[in-house]
Parts: sequence; C-alpha cells; structure tokens
Amino acid sequence: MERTYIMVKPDGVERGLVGEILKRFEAKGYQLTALELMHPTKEHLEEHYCDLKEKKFFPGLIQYMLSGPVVGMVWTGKEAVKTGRKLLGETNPLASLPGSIRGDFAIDVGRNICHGSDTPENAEKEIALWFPRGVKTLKREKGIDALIY
Ligand code: YYY
Ligand code: MG
Repeated sequence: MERTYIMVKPDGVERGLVGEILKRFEAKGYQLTALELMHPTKEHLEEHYCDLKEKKFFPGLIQYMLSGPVVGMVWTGKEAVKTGRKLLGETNPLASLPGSIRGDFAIDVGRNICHGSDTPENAEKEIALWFPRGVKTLKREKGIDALIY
C-alpha cells in the first residue's frame, strides 16, 4: 500500500489548522500511520529540501520552516502521494482551487501551510528522514486498527 509524507508547516500549526488537515485526510479514507509534533534543525530541513538548494527562495524557505514547530504525518492508502497532493492544492495557493487545503486557507507561496511528497520514491525518503525509528503500518480489521507483526 502506498504511503506519503504530509507535514503541517509552522504557519499551519500557528493558525490552528492541524485538526482541519487531519480531518480531510481521514475523511478521504487514508489511514493515519504516524504523527508527531517536531522542531527540526536547519540541517534537517536543508536535507528535506535538498533538491531546491540552488533556488533563490531557498534561504527564505528554510527560515520560514524554522519559525515554529511542524507536524509530520504519514498517511497510507491507494495512490496516497498523488491524491495527497490534490488534497493540498497547487504550490502557489492562488492557483489552488477552493476545496483544497491551500485553496481554502492560503494566498502566499511562501506561507502555503502544508507539504506533501511528490513521488512514491521521495515519500519513502522523506518518511525515513522524518521518522528514522520507522513507522508501523496497522492493518484495518472490522473498522479497528490492528498491529501487524
Ligand atoms: O512540493 P511543493 O511544496 O508544492 O513545492 P516545491 O516546488 O517542492 O517547493 C517547496 C516549497 O518552497 C513550497 O511549498 C513553497 C516554497 N516555494 C517558494 O517559497 N517560492 C517558490 N517560487 C516556490 C516554492
Ligand atoms: Mg515539493
């Protein structure tokens, strides 16, 4: 089953949008697999965004990501990566349709509330970076999550 790494960025945490974002992934039918409030270091964030280090906005992005705690989560389910990004909306909130998280709650690309992995391969890399102790996938049985050993 596919997994994706979703993160509520500092502005999303500050604005009290963690519950709203959780609610949308739960309502869609994805399974919550890991969840943690974290205070990442500069080095950790530079690793997370290493593909963007040559971009002009990179220093500002890292500074913004360091401005407060983030909430990292892993969601599991069919096409979790692609559909997760649909739930988030476009990178630029002004290009995001109402109904998406960024479309409903943001107007600035530099304050776009949430992160979502862009490919299944990057999702696994990000899950390993943010949850280095590993995450356990729970098997859903009769509506109750049961641990798989
Ligand atoms: O995957 P996604 O978050 O939608 O966009 P990326 O192209 O990976 O960029 C990561 C992050 O960088 C984006 O969410 C906001 C910020 N950013 C920016 O501040 N200015 C840009 N022109 C592009 C991206
Ligand atoms: Mg990205």
